[in-house]
Amino acid sequence: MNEKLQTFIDERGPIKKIGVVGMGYVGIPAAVLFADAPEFESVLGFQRASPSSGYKIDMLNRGESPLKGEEPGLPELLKRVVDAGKFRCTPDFSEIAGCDAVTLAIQTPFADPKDLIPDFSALIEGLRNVGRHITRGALVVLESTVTPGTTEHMARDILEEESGFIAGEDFALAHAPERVMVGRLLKNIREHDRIVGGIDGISTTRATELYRPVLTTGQIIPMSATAAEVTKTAENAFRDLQIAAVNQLALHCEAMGVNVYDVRAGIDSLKGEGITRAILWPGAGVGGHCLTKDSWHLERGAQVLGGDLWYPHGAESIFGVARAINEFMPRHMVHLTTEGLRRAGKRVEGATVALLGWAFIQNSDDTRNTPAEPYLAAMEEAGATVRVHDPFVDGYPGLELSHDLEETLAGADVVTIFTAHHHYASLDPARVKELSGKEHPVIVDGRNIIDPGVFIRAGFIYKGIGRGDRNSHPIRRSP
Ligand code: SAJ
Repeated sequence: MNEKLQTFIDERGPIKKIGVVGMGYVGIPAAVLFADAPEFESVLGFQRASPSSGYKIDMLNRGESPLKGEEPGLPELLKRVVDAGKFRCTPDFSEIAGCDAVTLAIQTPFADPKDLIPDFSALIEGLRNVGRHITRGALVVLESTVTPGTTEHMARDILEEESGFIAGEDFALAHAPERVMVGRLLKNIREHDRIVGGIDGISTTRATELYRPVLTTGQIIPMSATAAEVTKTAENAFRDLQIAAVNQLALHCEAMGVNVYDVRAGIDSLKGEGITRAILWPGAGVGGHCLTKDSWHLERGAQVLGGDLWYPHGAESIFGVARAINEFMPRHMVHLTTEGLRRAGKRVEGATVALLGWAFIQNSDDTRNTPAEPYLAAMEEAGATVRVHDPFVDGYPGLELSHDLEETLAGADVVTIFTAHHHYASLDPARVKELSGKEHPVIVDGRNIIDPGVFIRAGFIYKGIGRGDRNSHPIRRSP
Protein backbone atom coordinates (compact mmCIF):
# COMPACT_ATOMS: atom_id res chain seq x y z
CA MET A 1 0.00 0.00 0.00
CA ASN A 2 1.43 3.39 -1.00
CA GLU A 3 1.31 5.46 2.16
CA LYS A 4 2.05 8.63 0.21
CA LEU A 5 -1.18 8.39 -1.80
CA GLN A 6 -3.18 7.43 1.27
CA THR A 7 -1.86 10.51 3.07
CA PHE A 8 -2.91 12.81 0.21
CA ILE A 9 -6.36 11.20 0.16
CA ASP A 10 -6.74 11.52 3.94
CA GLU A 11 -5.78 15.19 3.67
CA ARG A 12 -8.51 15.68 1.07
CA GLY A 13 -11.06 13.84 3.20
CA PRO A 14 -14.22 12.21 1.83
CA ILE A 15 -15.12 12.82 -1.83
CA LYS A 16 -17.25 15.97 -2.01
CA LYS A 17 -16.68 17.58 -5.41
CA ILE A 18 -16.94 15.49 -8.58
CA GLY A 19 -16.18 16.21 -12.23
CA VAL A 20 -17.71 14.23 -15.10
CA VAL A 21 -16.01 14.65 -18.49
CA GLY A 22 -18.31 13.94 -21.48
CA MET A 23 -22.00 14.94 -21.42
CA GLY A 24 -23.52 12.06 -23.38
CA TYR A 25 -25.64 8.94 -22.78
CA VAL A 26 -23.21 7.81 -20.05
CA GLY A 27 -21.94 11.10 -18.54
CA ILE A 28 -25.26 12.91 -18.06
CA PRO A 29 -27.10 10.21 -16.03
CA ALA A 30 -23.92 9.52 -14.03
CA ALA A 31 -23.49 13.23 -13.20
CA VAL A 32 -27.09 13.77 -12.06
CA LEU A 33 -27.00 10.65 -9.87
CA PHE A 34 -23.78 11.82 -8.23
CA ALA A 35 -25.39 15.25 -7.75
CA ASP A 36 -28.50 13.67 -6.23
CA ALA A 37 -26.47 11.74 -3.64
CA PRO A 38 -26.44 13.51 -0.22
CA GLU A 39 -22.84 12.32 0.29
CA PHE A 40 -21.60 14.67 -2.43
CA GLU A 41 -21.64 18.51 -2.39
CA SER A 42 -21.43 19.37 -6.08
CA VAL A 43 -20.90 17.95 -9.56
CA LEU A 44 -19.44 19.67 -12.60
CA GLY A 45 -20.19 18.33 -16.08
CA PHE A 46 -17.36 19.10 -18.48
CA GLN A 47 -18.34 19.54 -22.12
CA ARG A 48 -16.21 21.05 -24.90
CA ALA A 49 -17.90 24.08 -26.46
CA SER A 50 -17.59 22.36 -29.88
CA PRO A 51 -19.84 23.21 -32.89
CA SER A 52 -21.41 19.74 -32.76
CA SER A 53 -22.14 19.45 -29.05
CA GLY A 54 -21.49 22.82 -27.37
CA TYR A 55 -25.27 23.47 -27.33
CA LYS A 56 -25.54 20.92 -24.51
CA ILE A 57 -23.87 23.29 -21.99
CA ASP A 58 -26.66 25.88 -21.90
CA MET A 59 -29.38 23.23 -22.20
CA LEU A 60 -28.03 21.34 -19.18
CA ASN A 61 -27.62 24.53 -17.16
CA ARG A 62 -31.29 25.29 -17.87
CA GLY A 63 -32.03 21.83 -16.46
CA GLU A 64 -33.00 20.43 -19.88
CA SER A 65 -31.79 17.05 -21.12
CA PRO A 66 -30.23 17.01 -24.60
CA LEU A 67 -30.94 13.24 -24.79
CA LYS A 68 -34.12 12.57 -26.79
CA GLY A 69 -35.90 9.22 -26.72
CA GLU A 70 -37.67 8.04 -23.58
CA GLU A 71 -35.42 8.17 -20.46
CA PRO A 72 -37.62 7.54 -17.40
CA GLY A 73 -36.80 9.88 -14.48
CA LEU A 74 -33.88 11.67 -16.11
CA PRO A 75 -35.51 15.01 -17.09
CA GLU A 76 -37.03 15.44 -13.61
CA LEU A 77 -33.85 14.52 -11.74
CA LEU A 78 -31.71 16.80 -13.93
CA LYS A 79 -34.08 19.73 -13.29
CA ARG A 80 -34.01 19.05 -9.57
CA VAL A 81 -30.19 18.93 -9.18
CA VAL A 82 -29.71 22.01 -11.37
CA ASP A 83 -32.34 23.98 -9.42
CA ALA A 84 -30.68 22.82 -6.18
CA GLY A 85 -27.35 24.17 -7.46
CA LYS A 86 -25.71 20.72 -7.13
CA PHE A 87 -24.99 20.27 -10.84
CA ARG A 88 -23.53 22.68 -13.38
CA CYS A 89 -22.07 22.17 -16.84
CA THR A 90 -18.97 24.06 -17.99
CA PRO A 91 -16.41 24.05 -20.83
CA ASP A 92 -13.74 25.38 -18.44
CA PHE A 93 -11.52 22.38 -17.66
CA SER A 94 -9.42 24.39 -15.17
CA GLU A 95 -12.26 23.79 -12.69
CA ILE A 96 -11.07 20.18 -12.50
CA ALA A 97 -8.49 21.40 -9.99
CA GLY A 98 -11.23 21.61 -7.36
CA CYS A 99 -12.53 18.07 -7.96
CA ASP A 100 -11.82 15.20 -5.55
CA ALA A 101 -12.83 12.71 -8.25
CA VAL A 102 -13.06 12.98 -12.04
CA THR A 103 -14.71 10.44 -14.34
CA LEU A 104 -14.30 10.19 -18.11
CA ALA A 105 -17.27 8.98 -20.20
CA ILE A 106 -16.02 9.56 -23.74
CA GLN A 107 -16.66 7.59 -26.92
CA THR A 108 -14.00 5.04 -27.92
CA PRO A 109 -14.92 3.95 -31.46
CA PHE A 110 -12.75 1.85 -33.72
CA ALA A 111 -10.99 3.58 -36.60
CA ASP A 112 -10.30 0.28 -38.36
CA PRO A 113 -11.70 -2.97 -36.90
CA LYS A 114 -9.86 -5.03 -39.53
CA ASP A 115 -6.46 -3.98 -38.20
CA LEU A 116 -7.85 -3.55 -34.68
CA ILE A 117 -6.96 0.15 -34.53
CA PRO A 118 -9.16 2.10 -32.09
CA ASP A 119 -9.75 5.85 -32.40
CA PHE A 120 -8.79 7.10 -28.94
CA SER A 121 -8.39 10.73 -30.06
CA ALA A 122 -11.36 12.04 -28.04
CA LEU A 123 -10.34 10.01 -24.97
CA ILE A 124 -6.73 11.20 -25.21
CA GLU A 125 -7.88 14.84 -25.42
CA GLY A 126 -10.07 14.25 -22.37
CA LEU A 127 -7.20 12.64 -20.44
CA ARG A 128 -4.92 15.57 -21.33
CA ASN A 129 -7.52 18.08 -20.10
CA VAL A 130 -7.87 16.14 -16.84
CA GLY A 131 -4.12 15.61 -16.40
CA ARG A 132 -3.41 19.32 -16.80
CA HIS A 133 -5.61 20.27 -13.84
CA ILE A 134 -5.83 17.40 -11.31
CA THR A 135 -4.42 18.06 -7.84
CA ARG A 136 -2.76 15.67 -5.41
CA GLY A 137 -4.96 13.01 -3.89
CA ALA A 138 -7.54 13.21 -6.68
CA LEU A 139 -9.16 10.11 -8.17
CA VAL A 140 -9.45 9.63 -11.95
CA VAL A 141 -11.85 6.98 -13.30
CA LEU A 142 -12.27 5.77 -16.89
CA GLU A 143 -15.91 4.80 -17.49
CA SER A 144 -15.48 4.47 -21.26
CA THR A 145 -15.09 0.95 -22.64
CA VAL A 146 -11.44 0.55 -23.59
CA THR A 147 -8.95 -2.01 -24.85
CA PRO A 148 -7.68 -4.07 -21.90
CA GLY A 149 -4.43 -2.50 -20.68
CA THR A 150 -5.45 1.10 -21.50
CA THR A 151 -5.92 2.29 -17.90
CA GLU A 152 -2.59 0.84 -16.67
CA HIS A 153 -0.67 2.08 -19.69
CA MET A 154 -1.95 4.80 -22.07
CA ALA A 155 -4.18 6.58 -19.56
CA ARG A 156 -1.60 6.44 -16.76
CA ASP A 157 1.15 7.71 -19.08
CA ILE A 158 -0.88 10.68 -20.36
CA LEU A 159 -2.10 11.70 -16.90
CA GLU A 160 1.44 11.48 -15.49
CA GLU A 161 2.89 13.39 -18.45
CA GLU A 162 0.34 16.23 -18.16
CA SER A 163 0.24 16.46 -14.36
CA GLY A 164 3.87 15.72 -13.51
CA PHE A 165 2.46 13.39 -10.83
CA ILE A 166 2.85 9.62 -10.37
CA ALA A 167 -0.25 7.44 -10.54
CA GLY A 168 -0.64 5.38 -7.39
CA GLU A 169 1.50 7.88 -5.45
CA ASP A 170 0.06 11.34 -6.12
CA PHE A 171 -3.34 10.41 -7.55
CA ALA A 172 -5.59 7.38 -7.70
CA LEU A 173 -6.61 5.78 -11.00
CA ALA A 174 -9.30 3.23 -11.79
CA HIS A 175 -11.56 1.76 -14.46
CA ALA A 176 -15.27 1.44 -13.62
CA PRO A 177 -16.98 0.65 -16.90
CA GLU A 178 -20.46 1.94 -17.65
CA ARG A 179 -23.17 -0.70 -18.19
CA VAL A 180 -26.03 1.45 -19.39
CA MET A 181 -28.59 0.99 -22.12
CA VAL A 182 -30.51 3.81 -23.70
CA GLY A 183 -34.07 3.88 -22.42
CA ARG A 184 -33.06 2.84 -18.88
CA LEU A 185 -29.93 4.88 -18.09
CA LEU A 186 -30.71 5.78 -14.45
CA LYS A 187 -32.10 2.33 -13.64
CA ASN A 188 -29.00 0.58 -15.03
CA ILE A 189 -26.57 2.75 -13.03
CA ARG A 190 -28.52 2.27 -9.82
CA GLU A 191 -29.32 -1.43 -10.16
CA HIS A 192 -26.48 -3.08 -12.11
CA ASP A 193 -23.49 -4.26 -10.05
CA ARG A 194 -20.54 -1.92 -10.56
CA ILE A 195 -17.22 -3.33 -11.65
CA VAL A 196 -14.50 -1.23 -9.97
CA GLY A 197 -10.90 -1.86 -10.99
CA GLY A 198 -8.12 0.26 -9.48
CA ILE A 199 -4.46 0.22 -10.54
CA ASP A 200 -3.91 -0.55 -6.86
CA GLY A 201 -5.89 -1.29 -3.70
CA ILE A 202 -6.12 2.37 -2.61
CA SER A 203 -7.52 3.39 -6.00
CA THR A 204 -10.11 0.59 -5.85
CA THR A 205 -11.18 1.68 -2.36
CA ARG A 206 -11.43 5.36 -3.36
CA ALA A 207 -13.45 4.47 -6.48
CA THR A 208 -15.74 2.32 -4.36
CA GLU A 209 -16.39 5.39 -2.17
CA LEU A 210 -17.43 7.25 -5.34
CA TYR A 211 -19.88 4.69 -6.74
CA ARG A 212 -21.48 3.13 -3.66
CA PRO A 213 -23.77 6.14 -2.94
CA VAL A 214 -25.43 5.95 -6.39
CA LEU A 215 -26.18 2.21 -6.19
CA THR A 216 -29.58 1.00 -4.98
CA THR A 217 -29.63 -2.78 -5.60
CA GLY A 218 -26.30 -2.89 -7.44
CA GLN A 219 -23.20 -4.14 -5.58
CA ILE A 220 -19.57 -3.11 -5.99
CA ILE A 221 -17.43 -5.83 -7.60
CA PRO A 222 -13.76 -4.95 -6.99
CA MET A 223 -10.95 -6.28 -9.21
CA SER A 224 -7.83 -5.06 -11.01
CA ALA A 225 -8.08 -2.35 -13.67
CA THR A 226 -7.19 -4.74 -16.48
CA ALA A 227 -9.63 -7.41 -15.25
CA ALA A 228 -12.34 -4.73 -15.20
CA GLU A 229 -11.51 -3.82 -18.82
CA VAL A 230 -11.67 -7.48 -19.87
CA THR A 231 -14.96 -7.93 -17.98
CA LYS A 232 -16.62 -5.05 -19.81
CA THR A 233 -15.37 -5.87 -23.30
CA ALA A 234 -16.11 -9.57 -22.78
CA GLU A 235 -19.68 -9.09 -21.52
CA ASN A 236 -20.50 -7.20 -24.72
CA ALA A 237 -18.60 -9.69 -26.86
CA PHE A 238 -20.62 -12.49 -25.24
CA ARG A 239 -23.90 -10.64 -25.92
CA ASP A 240 -22.87 -10.10 -29.54
CA LEU A 241 -22.03 -13.81 -29.75
CA GLN A 242 -25.42 -14.79 -28.32
CA ILE A 243 -27.16 -12.55 -30.87
CA ALA A 244 -25.02 -14.00 -33.68
CA ALA A 245 -25.97 -17.51 -32.61
CA VAL A 246 -29.70 -16.81 -32.83
CA ASN A 247 -29.23 -14.86 -36.09
CA GLN A 248 -27.45 -17.91 -37.55
CA LEU A 249 -30.31 -20.07 -36.29
CA ALA A 250 -32.83 -17.70 -37.90
CA LEU A 251 -31.08 -18.07 -41.28
CA HIS A 252 -31.19 -21.86 -40.91
CA CYS A 253 -34.87 -21.75 -39.93
CA GLU A 254 -35.68 -19.77 -43.07
CA ALA A 255 -33.84 -22.41 -45.13
CA MET A 256 -35.67 -25.23 -43.34
CA GLY A 257 -39.13 -23.59 -43.56
CA VAL A 258 -39.71 -23.26 -39.84
CA ASN A 259 -40.48 -20.34 -37.50
CA VAL A 260 -37.39 -19.38 -35.47
CA TYR A 261 -39.63 -17.89 -32.78
CA ASP A 262 -41.26 -21.27 -32.13
CA VAL A 263 -37.79 -22.78 -31.90
CA ARG A 264 -36.60 -19.97 -29.65
CA ALA A 265 -39.55 -20.46 -27.27
CA GLY A 266 -38.78 -24.16 -27.22
CA ILE A 267 -35.09 -23.66 -26.42
CA ASP A 268 -35.93 -20.97 -23.88
CA SER A 269 -38.19 -23.40 -22.01
CA LEU A 270 -35.22 -25.50 -20.88
CA LYS A 271 -34.68 -23.85 -17.50
CA GLY A 272 -34.13 -24.82 -13.89
CA GLU A 273 -31.44 -26.99 -12.24
CA GLY A 274 -29.01 -24.23 -12.91
CA ILE A 275 -29.64 -24.71 -16.60
CA THR A 276 -30.22 -21.49 -18.45
CA ARG A 277 -30.32 -21.32 -22.20
CA ALA A 278 -29.86 -17.61 -22.65
CA ILE A 279 -31.19 -17.37 -26.18
CA LEU A 280 -31.65 -13.80 -27.41
CA TRP A 281 -33.60 -12.36 -30.37
CA PRO A 282 -32.72 -12.52 -34.07
CA GLY A 283 -33.10 -9.38 -36.13
CA ALA A 284 -32.11 -7.00 -38.88
CA GLY A 285 -28.71 -6.30 -37.36
CA VAL A 286 -26.71 -5.11 -34.39
CA GLY A 287 -26.05 -1.41 -33.97
CA GLY A 288 -25.04 0.99 -31.25
CA HIS A 289 -21.75 2.19 -29.87
CA CYS A 290 -20.98 -0.94 -27.87
CA LEU A 291 -21.55 -4.38 -29.39
CA THR A 292 -20.25 -3.17 -32.74
CA LYS A 293 -16.77 -2.51 -31.34
CA ASP A 294 -16.18 -4.06 -27.93
CA SER A 295 -15.24 -7.48 -29.34
CA TRP A 296 -12.47 -5.69 -31.24
CA HIS A 297 -11.29 -4.00 -28.01
CA LEU A 298 -11.12 -7.46 -26.43
CA GLU A 299 -9.27 -8.91 -29.41
CA ARG A 300 -6.83 -5.99 -29.44
CA GLY A 301 -6.25 -6.35 -25.70
CA ALA A 302 -5.30 -10.00 -26.15
CA GLN A 303 -2.88 -9.04 -28.91
CA VAL A 304 -1.35 -6.02 -27.12
CA LEU A 305 -1.02 -7.71 -23.72
CA GLY A 306 -0.60 -11.26 -25.03
CA GLY A 307 2.04 -10.67 -27.68
CA ASP A 308 2.32 -13.41 -30.33
CA LEU A 309 -0.98 -15.37 -30.09
CA TRP A 310 -0.83 -19.01 -31.22
CA TYR A 311 -4.61 -19.64 -31.25
CA PRO A 312 -7.55 -18.32 -33.36
CA HIS A 313 -7.86 -14.59 -32.66
CA GLY A 314 -8.99 -11.35 -34.25
CA ALA A 315 -11.41 -11.95 -37.14
CA GLU A 316 -10.92 -15.71 -36.75
CA SER A 317 -11.83 -15.75 -33.08
CA ILE A 318 -15.37 -16.81 -32.17
CA PHE A 319 -16.06 -13.15 -31.33
CA GLY A 320 -14.74 -12.08 -34.75
CA VAL A 321 -16.97 -14.59 -36.52
CA ALA A 322 -19.93 -13.40 -34.46
CA ARG A 323 -19.26 -9.85 -35.64
CA ALA A 324 -19.29 -11.07 -39.24
CA ILE A 325 -22.65 -12.82 -38.81
CA ASN A 326 -24.28 -9.82 -37.17
CA GLU A 327 -22.85 -7.49 -39.81
CA PHE A 328 -24.34 -9.83 -42.45
CA MET A 329 -27.96 -9.32 -41.27
CA PRO A 330 -28.62 -5.99 -43.05
CA ARG A 331 -27.43 -7.71 -46.25
CA HIS A 332 -29.91 -10.49 -45.53
CA MET A 333 -32.62 -7.81 -45.27
CA VAL A 334 -31.60 -6.73 -48.79
CA HIS A 335 -31.96 -10.36 -49.91
CA LEU A 336 -35.44 -10.65 -48.36
CA THR A 337 -36.51 -7.37 -49.98
CA THR A 338 -35.21 -8.47 -53.39
CA GLU A 339 -36.99 -11.82 -53.06
CA GLY A 340 -40.21 -10.12 -51.97
CA LEU A 341 -40.13 -7.79 -54.97
CA ARG A 342 -39.36 -10.72 -57.29
CA ARG A 343 -42.54 -12.42 -56.01
CA ALA A 344 -44.43 -9.24 -56.87
CA GLY A 345 -42.91 -9.40 -60.36
CA LYS A 346 -40.68 -6.38 -59.64
CA ARG A 347 -36.98 -5.54 -59.44
CA VAL A 348 -35.16 -3.44 -56.84
CA GLU A 349 -34.25 -1.00 -59.60
CA GLY A 350 -37.02 1.61 -59.73
CA ALA A 351 -38.77 0.35 -56.59
CA THR A 352 -39.84 2.68 -53.77
CA VAL A 353 -38.94 1.51 -50.27
CA ALA A 354 -40.43 2.87 -47.03
CA LEU A 355 -37.76 2.19 -44.39
CA LEU A 356 -39.27 2.28 -40.92
CA GLY A 357 -36.85 2.85 -38.02
CA TRP A 358 -33.44 4.50 -38.25
CA ALA A 359 -32.41 4.32 -34.56
CA PHE A 360 -30.32 1.26 -33.69
CA ILE A 361 -32.66 0.29 -30.85
CA GLN A 362 -36.40 0.59 -30.13
CA ASN A 363 -38.01 3.72 -28.67
CA SER A 364 -34.75 5.69 -28.75
CA ASP A 365 -33.17 8.44 -30.88
CA ASP A 366 -29.75 6.75 -30.78
CA THR A 367 -28.54 6.20 -34.36
CA ARG A 368 -24.95 5.17 -33.70
CA ASN A 369 -23.85 2.43 -36.15
CA THR A 370 -27.45 1.81 -37.12
CA PRO A 371 -27.81 -1.42 -39.15
CA ALA A 372 -30.36 0.44 -41.33
CA GLU A 373 -27.53 2.42 -42.95
CA PRO A 374 -25.82 -0.40 -44.91
CA TYR A 375 -29.30 -1.56 -46.02
CA LEU A 376 -30.19 1.90 -47.34
CA ALA A 377 -26.85 2.18 -49.15
CA ALA A 378 -27.26 -1.24 -50.81
CA MET A 379 -30.85 -0.53 -51.87
CA GLU A 380 -29.96 2.87 -53.36
CA GLU A 381 -26.97 1.35 -55.12
CA ALA A 382 -29.35 -1.19 -56.68
CA GLY A 383 -31.51 1.66 -58.00
CA ALA A 384 -34.29 1.87 -55.40
CA THR A 385 -35.71 5.08 -53.92
CA VAL A 386 -35.68 4.79 -50.14
CA ARG A 387 -37.71 7.02 -47.83
CA VAL A 388 -36.87 6.83 -44.12
CA HIS A 389 -39.23 7.29 -41.15
CA ASP A 390 -38.32 7.43 -37.47
CA PRO A 391 -40.54 8.92 -34.75
CA PHE A 392 -37.62 9.67 -32.42
CA VAL A 393 -34.75 10.74 -34.66
CA ASP A 394 -34.77 14.40 -35.67
CA GLY A 395 -31.94 14.42 -38.16
CA TYR A 396 -29.02 12.43 -39.60
CA PRO A 397 -26.15 13.75 -41.73
CA GLY A 398 -26.90 13.40 -45.47
CA LEU A 399 -30.28 11.78 -44.90
CA GLU A 400 -33.85 12.99 -45.36
CA LEU A 401 -35.72 11.67 -42.33
CA SER A 402 -39.47 11.98 -41.84
CA HIS A 403 -41.70 11.96 -38.77
CA ASP A 404 -44.72 11.59 -41.07
CA LEU A 405 -45.46 7.85 -41.38
CA GLU A 406 -48.26 8.21 -43.97
CA GLU A 407 -46.09 10.40 -46.19
CA THR A 408 -43.30 7.79 -46.00
CA LEU A 409 -45.65 4.91 -46.88
CA ALA A 410 -47.31 6.71 -49.83
CA GLY A 411 -46.61 4.87 -53.11
CA ALA A 412 -44.25 2.36 -51.48
CA ASP A 413 -43.61 -0.98 -53.22
CA VAL A 414 -41.88 -2.24 -50.08
CA VAL A 415 -42.24 -1.47 -46.37
CA THR A 416 -39.14 -2.52 -44.45
CA ILE A 417 -39.13 -2.53 -40.64
CA PHE A 418 -35.64 -2.09 -39.17
CA THR A 419 -36.33 -0.91 -35.58
CA ALA A 420 -39.00 -2.21 -33.20
CA HIS A 421 -40.38 1.23 -32.25
CA HIS A 422 -43.77 0.70 -30.55
CA HIS A 423 -45.38 2.87 -33.27
CA TYR A 424 -44.90 0.07 -35.84
CA ALA A 425 -46.57 -2.70 -33.83
CA SER A 426 -49.95 -1.14 -34.66
CA LEU A 427 -49.45 -0.75 -38.41
CA ASP A 428 -52.85 -1.25 -40.08
CA PRO A 429 -52.48 -3.44 -43.21
CA ALA A 430 -55.55 -1.95 -44.93
CA ARG A 431 -54.31 1.63 -44.43
CA VAL A 432 -50.72 0.75 -45.39
CA LYS A 433 -51.99 -0.96 -48.58
CA GLU A 434 -54.22 2.01 -49.40
CA LEU A 435 -51.29 4.40 -49.03
CA SER A 436 -48.97 2.21 -51.11
CA GLY A 437 -51.58 1.96 -53.86
CA LYS A 438 -50.15 -1.43 -54.83
CA GLU A 439 -52.08 -4.66 -55.27
CA HIS A 440 -49.32 -6.66 -53.58
CA PRO A 441 -47.09 -4.41 -51.51
CA VAL A 442 -44.11 -6.19 -49.95
CA ILE A 443 -43.49 -6.01 -46.20
CA VAL A 444 -40.14 -7.07 -44.74
CA ASP A 445 -40.13 -7.40 -40.95
CA GLY A 446 -36.64 -7.24 -39.46
CA ARG A 447 -37.86 -7.31 -35.83
CA ASN A 448 -40.89 -9.69 -35.86
CA ILE A 449 -43.08 -6.79 -34.78
CA ILE A 450 -46.08 -7.36 -37.06
CA ASP A 451 -48.41 -10.37 -37.44
CA PRO A 452 -47.63 -11.93 -40.83
CA GLY A 453 -51.11 -13.47 -41.11
CA VAL A 454 -53.08 -10.22 -41.13
CA PHE A 455 -50.79 -8.68 -43.75
CA ILE A 456 -50.81 -11.78 -45.97
CA ARG A 457 -54.62 -11.89 -45.82
CA ALA A 458 -54.65 -8.26 -46.93
CA GLY A 459 -52.69 -9.21 -50.07
CA PHE A 460 -49.18 -8.30 -48.90
CA ILE A 461 -46.10 -10.31 -49.82
CA TYR A 462 -44.47 -10.98 -46.45
CA LYS A 463 -40.84 -11.62 -45.58
CA GLY A 464 -39.48 -11.91 -42.04
CA ILE A 465 -36.16 -12.73 -40.39
CA GLY A 466 -36.33 -16.36 -39.28
CA ARG A 467 -39.88 -16.84 -40.61
CA GLY A 468 -39.30 -19.88 -42.80
CA ASP A 469 -42.89 -20.83 -41.96
CA ARG A 470 -44.24 -17.77 -43.80
CA ASN A 471 -41.66 -16.46 -46.27
CA SER A 472 -43.02 -18.56 -49.18
CA HIS A 473 -46.70 -18.06 -48.38
CA PRO A 474 -49.26 -18.27 -51.20
CA ILE A 475 -50.09 -14.75 -52.42
CA ARG A 476 -53.68 -13.72 -51.66
CA ARG A 477 -55.30 -12.24 -54.78
CA SER A 478 -57.73 -9.55 -53.75
CA PRO A 479 -61.39 -10.51 -54.42
N1 SAJ B 1 -30.11 -6.86 -30.52
C1 SAJ B 1 -30.57 -7.96 -31.25
N2 SAJ B 1 -31.06 -9.03 -30.53
C2 SAJ B 1 -31.12 -9.03 -29.15
C3 SAJ B 1 -30.61 -7.89 -28.43
C4 SAJ B 1 -30.13 -6.82 -29.15
O1 SAJ B 1 -30.55 -8.00 -32.49
O2 SAJ B 1 -31.60 -10.01 -28.58
C5 SAJ B 1 -29.57 -5.70 -31.27
C6 SAJ B 1 -30.35 -4.41 -30.97
O3 SAJ B 1 -31.42 -4.26 -31.87
C7 SAJ B 1 -29.29 -3.35 -31.18
C8 SAJ B 1 -28.01 -4.05 -30.76
O4 SAJ B 1 -28.27 -5.46 -30.81
O5 SAJ B 1 -29.20 -2.99 -32.55
C9 SAJ B 1 -27.52 -3.68 -29.36
O6 SAJ B 1 -28.57 -3.83 -28.49
P1 SAJ B 1 -28.37 -3.94 -26.89
O7 SAJ B 1 -29.68 -4.32 -26.33
O8 SAJ B 1 -27.23 -4.79 -26.57
O9 SAJ B 1 -28.10 -2.42 -26.49
P2 SAJ B 1 -26.73 -1.64 -26.12
O10 SAJ B 1 -25.70 -1.93 -27.14
O11 SAJ B 1 -27.12 -0.26 -25.87
O12 SAJ B 1 -26.35 -2.27 -24.69
C10 SAJ B 1 -25.26 -3.12 -24.48
C11 SAJ B 1 -25.53 -3.83 -23.15
N3 SAJ B 1 -24.56 -4.85 -22.92
C12 SAJ B 1 -24.92 -6.03 -22.36
O13 SAJ B 1 -26.07 -6.28 -22.02
C13 SAJ B 1 -23.82 -7.02 -22.14
C14 SAJ B 1 -25.52 -2.81 -22.02
O14 SAJ B 1 -25.62 -3.47 -20.78
C15 SAJ B 1 -24.20 -2.04 -22.07
O15 SAJ B 1 -24.15 -1.07 -21.06
C16 SAJ B 1 -24.06 -1.37 -23.41
O16 SAJ B 1 -24.04 -2.36 -24.41
C17 SAJ B 1 -22.75 -0.58 -23.41
O17 SAJ B 1 -22.85 0.66 -23.26
O18 SAJ B 1 -21.72 -1.20 -23.45
